[in-house]
Amino acid sequence: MPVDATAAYDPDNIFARILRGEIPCRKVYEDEHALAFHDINPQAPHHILVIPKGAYVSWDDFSARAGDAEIAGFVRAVGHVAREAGLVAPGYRLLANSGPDSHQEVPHLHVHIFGGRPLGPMLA
Ligand code: IU
Repeated sequence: MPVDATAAYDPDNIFARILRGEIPCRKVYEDEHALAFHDINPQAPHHILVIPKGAYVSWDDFSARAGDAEIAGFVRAVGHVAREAGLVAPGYRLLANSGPDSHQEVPHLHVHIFGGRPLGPMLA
């Protein structure tokens, strides 16, 4: 069910539980600011989720409240993961759903990295 991106952060959402190690994930990368793992239901040959370690519901929440070091660290982590996956030359797509109209399903900010095939025109 799409989430309310304006709601308070739920510390028991599934990605918070993955961050705490309570639920396993197929980890791709981790550093001080970010965790990256394979999406459980991949929509492309490469479909990786990158999440900040801080408690942020959505892109809106993150961009409004996170510190500059967290934002820079997270953005760098997304780029690092895409590079390490070999996606720079063929290209890739980033997507961050935020709120009900976007169909955000998990109320912890996540950036999708899609790649490994031609992705077609962007959806509206
Ligand atoms: P969305 O942007 O909130 O719609 O994307 C949520 C994604 O999280 C979606 O692609 C799911 O397949 C993915 N996911 C996951 O990788 N592991 C989980 O335990 C759950 C969702 I729940």
